[in-house]
Amino acid sequence: MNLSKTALVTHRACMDGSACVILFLALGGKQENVFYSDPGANKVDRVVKRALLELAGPIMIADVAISEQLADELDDTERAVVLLDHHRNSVPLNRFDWCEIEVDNQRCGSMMLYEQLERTLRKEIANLHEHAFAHPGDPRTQLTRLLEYRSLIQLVDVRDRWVVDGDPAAQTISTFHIVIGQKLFVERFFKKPTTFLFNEEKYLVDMVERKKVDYIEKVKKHIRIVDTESGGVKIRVAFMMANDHQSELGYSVTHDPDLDVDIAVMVGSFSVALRSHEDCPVDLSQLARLNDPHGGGHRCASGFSLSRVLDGEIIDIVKEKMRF
Ligand SMILES: [Mn+2]
Repeated sequence: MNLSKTALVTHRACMDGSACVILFLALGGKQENVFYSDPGANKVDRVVKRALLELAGPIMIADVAISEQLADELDDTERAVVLLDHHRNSVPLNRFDWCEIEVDNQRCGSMMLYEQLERTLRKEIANLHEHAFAHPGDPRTQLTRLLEYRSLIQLVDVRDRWVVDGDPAAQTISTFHIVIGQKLFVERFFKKPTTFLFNEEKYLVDMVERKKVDYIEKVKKHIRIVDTESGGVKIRVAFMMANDHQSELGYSVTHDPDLDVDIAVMVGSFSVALRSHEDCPVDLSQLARLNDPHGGGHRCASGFSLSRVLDGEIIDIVKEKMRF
């Protein structure tokens, strides 16, 4: 498999996106051919159009999705495109044979990519001449390299889909991603596939884990709870201000028996993040769409732009309202 001319478009600032980049680089993809995008079809469309202009080779889109309109346009071109996603709003793209969307969110984006790469490599190996010499671009060498990432991808999958009784090591690796950021995370795992953290890495993670516990406690003290309904269903919603640790915070709030809420609404500086209890009947990807046509995500985790609900950027609202 030769990925040297292939472009990868994936999820910015997300561990699942980082894992896609790691697999891509490990199999010979080029750093300069990686394009990061925030989620939301309009944003991904822009990034994909840029990749189409800058590069002439095939395009892989993983863990994010384009609009149906752009998919229609691409469907009419000769360009080889593959799209793998597990976000609920992308399901309509399944009608294109080059799109694979997980309808029930059974696999995260990087797991979908991992399995697709593995399938392709095994096919290539089956077609190899028996006595062919192994070389760096050889599918056998590539498969060995790919399999080294099995445990990383499993942890990312547990974490990205928020598997409740998943491996606690998934939590550690996620905190590690927060601490060092996407770029360094990709570098680290490209060089060393092991998911066992070194002492200095563990130290960083412990420090942040402790601060996180304090942060979650502090935010939970200022929660506002509202009893309301959505689509005829009675729900209890907790509102809070939070820019950080939204997944852990959302989980903690929706699983706190004293609060007994269905949905956590976390208001950040630019966006609103939603998390629900697994038993909550409301589909959060739809709720996000209701508030912002570009919003979306999964059934139990989604988000939308704050400026959409406020009808403006928060800084401009304060600028206008502030008295001098
Ligand atoms: Mn994902």
